Amino acid sequence: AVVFGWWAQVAEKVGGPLVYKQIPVPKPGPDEILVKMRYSGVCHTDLHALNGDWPLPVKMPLVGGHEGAGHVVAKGELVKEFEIGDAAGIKWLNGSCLSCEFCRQTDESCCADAALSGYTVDGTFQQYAIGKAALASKISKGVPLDAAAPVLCAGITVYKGLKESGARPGETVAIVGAGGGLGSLAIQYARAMGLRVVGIDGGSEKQAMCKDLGAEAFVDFTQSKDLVADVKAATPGGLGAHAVILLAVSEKPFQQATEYVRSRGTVVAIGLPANAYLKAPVLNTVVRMITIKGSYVGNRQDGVEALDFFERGLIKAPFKTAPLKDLPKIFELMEQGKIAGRYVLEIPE
Ligand code: 8ID
Ligand code: ZN
Repeated sequence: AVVFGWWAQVAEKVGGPLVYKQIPVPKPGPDEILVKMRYSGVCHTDLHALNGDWPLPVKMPLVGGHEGAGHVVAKGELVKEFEIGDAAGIKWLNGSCLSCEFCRQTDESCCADAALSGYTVDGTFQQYAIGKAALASKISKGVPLDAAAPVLCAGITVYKGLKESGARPGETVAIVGAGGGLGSLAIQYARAMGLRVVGIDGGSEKQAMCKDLGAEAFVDFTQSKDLVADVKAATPGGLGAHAVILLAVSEKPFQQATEYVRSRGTVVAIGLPANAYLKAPVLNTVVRMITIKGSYVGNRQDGVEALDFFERGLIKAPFKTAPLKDLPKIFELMEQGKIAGRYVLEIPE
């Protein structure tokens, strides 16, 4: 029975539209927390979910969102990790089985039974959201929840991707899609990890932002006549980037990256453009000993570490805030590639 309602952005079917309305109140299960949301970042993944971009079934009707920060207001009787009132984050990995081979090796993102916030279970574009306590993030007292929200997906994902790249302090990473949500955080994490950054994206606003965030060079993919040559020229000795972090929502750079990665370098695919393929010439890949890999969010420890960088003041990425009801407008801007950095939704009290 409906006790009372809370405000949510609900997609009734794939393709939308989004309906801003009140929905019934669920109770947290024995191992779950109920979090009163204060802020939720808007990730391009949320737009992929709404558009049905991926061959991965999505729950409908759906409350999207997976970068949610707020406070615990109720918890199940088994929950030991959180007290009522604690600041908490709900991430893409809403829950996982914790007992399969992947979970045992702390690759929770590979768990076949993982529950995904804003995809297979309702997410954070609402006043209250539920998550498994074991997978939810603890956020220290006094940390600003608006700036912390994007760390919960974008931050963790790029931090993990940079670790997976194997790039070491002093080496150069090319960040493709550097002006977007993940990209802006990737520049900051890369810098905090002692890496040098070449940003690749389009337009003067994103160029200025990337430079401010610490990119030593910027290549504008909308202007460059020879992107491969320009990226290589921006790396030490013109040898190419030690690692490439692919965050763009477009297939072309996924085909191009092995051309400007350095011999022995690593290409890390993170962005998830619809219907896209990775393709690389076999000869070039073999004789230059190039590694190509994927990276998908992060495990619980990656989450703790990524938040720790943020809480120590090392990660400052620009974001704009907007009320929850404006989500459709933000998706429109995102579709057009017009967002430099991240949008964070303010959830009504
Ligand atoms: O765990 C994961 N693998 C994971 C986690 C979170 C998000 C993957 N993602 C995926 C999202 O689903 C999405 O496909 O990463 C991608 C980027 O998410 P985002 O940062 O939230 O998207 P955005 O803010 O729209 O930024 C994308 C940027 O790419 C640029 C755009 O200009 C924009 O700034 N871009 C494009 I589109 N084409 C480009 C190109 N050819 C490009 N930049 C350089 N070269
Ligand atoms: Zn995300």
